Amino acid sequence: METHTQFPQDSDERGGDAREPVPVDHGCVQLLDPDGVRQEDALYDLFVADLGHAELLALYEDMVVTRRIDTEATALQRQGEIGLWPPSLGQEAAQVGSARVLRRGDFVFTSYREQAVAYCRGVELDQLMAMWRGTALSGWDPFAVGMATPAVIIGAQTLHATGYAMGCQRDGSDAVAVAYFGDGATSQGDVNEALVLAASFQAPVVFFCQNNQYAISEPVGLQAQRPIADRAPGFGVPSMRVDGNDVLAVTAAMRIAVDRARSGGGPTFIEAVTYRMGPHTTSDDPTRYRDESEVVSWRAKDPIARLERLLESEGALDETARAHVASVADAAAARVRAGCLALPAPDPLSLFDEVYATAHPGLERQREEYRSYLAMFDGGAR
Ligand SMILES: Cc1ncc(C[n+]2csc(CCOP(=O)(O)OP(=O)(O)O)c2C)c(N)n1
Repeated sequence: METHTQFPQDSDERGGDAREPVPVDHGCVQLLDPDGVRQEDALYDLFVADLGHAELLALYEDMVVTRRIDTEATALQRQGEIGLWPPSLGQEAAQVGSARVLRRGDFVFTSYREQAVAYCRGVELDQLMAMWRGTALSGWDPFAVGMATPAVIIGAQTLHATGYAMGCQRDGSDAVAVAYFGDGATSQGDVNEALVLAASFQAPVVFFCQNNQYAISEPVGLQAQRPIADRAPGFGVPSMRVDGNDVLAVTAAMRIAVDRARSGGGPTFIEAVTYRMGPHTTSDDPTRYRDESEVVSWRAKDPIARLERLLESEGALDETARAHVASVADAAAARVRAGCLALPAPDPLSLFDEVYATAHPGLERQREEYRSYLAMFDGGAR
């Protein structure tokens, strides 16, 4: 295994020496194997040593609930209630493990698949559905939850996060920004520009790449001849590569990165190696580009099942705890469904309202054309 870069370990609270260089190799760090057995790691263990059964149960609950939300949303799409859904099935540990490290005052910038992150940030479940039901141009008030609405332009949010982080730095705040993006996004200019900018200004930003193995139908190996985490050190950004289906490894890596950003140590890149078990979106048929055997092999690495095995083996997941988690998950699914169906449909002509700060004749003409078009149907529009 090659050792590529050195970076300072910032947290002396957890037993390390502050600023002591720690070699990072780009093997995948794993603290919990697929059978739910703890694996030792001298550095990363320090960062999760405080997680007892209560904390692990909370992470387990978040993962079960977000998977349930995902299932319900997929069903709503199949029933024609929303236009599209990008499932997060299989990526729960990467999303929950990282998002739960953050404080309320931090700010998150994601693409479209980070429903579990949104849940952890406190996005209301009906707002989570609004964009997909087409009743809002985006979903929620970013400032209410510390999370921007989804960026569908691949990689754009990494620049937004870097700019936001530079703002925090200039304000003298210790808030950090996090950019979530996929493996495919790392081939975009925006992501590379963001890395240069963040390194140059030592911006307090965490680049969190969920390598879920595919950019729609393109396998990651096509664009990455080496581990994606290898790229960041070339920009001057230290990086880590962790098993993204291992909520403990993800939590440890995120704590290292966030501590560093908060304490003035600059950006960090995390590659969470995971797998998108479902389709890219509900419009996609993954059987056209990947073998079922591959899916089966990743199913054996399921992020929820392995934490369940650990908790069971330690006697921390009894029937009462299991029933509680199931009821929270069912209640969340019911809120998703009821909230989605109750979203008020916007006036069709409101489509034109937020396009420009000041209307102009071309826009007015389009509005009038659309109004006449709608008038051909029962009821018309205002
Ligand atoms: C700038 C840009 N180019 C192309 C697309 C079309 N597109 C949508 S999703 C996607 C793949 C993204 O893959 P990845 O970054 O790995 O994220 P994932 O969907 O796997 O979470 C592409 C190319 C887009 N939305 N934006």
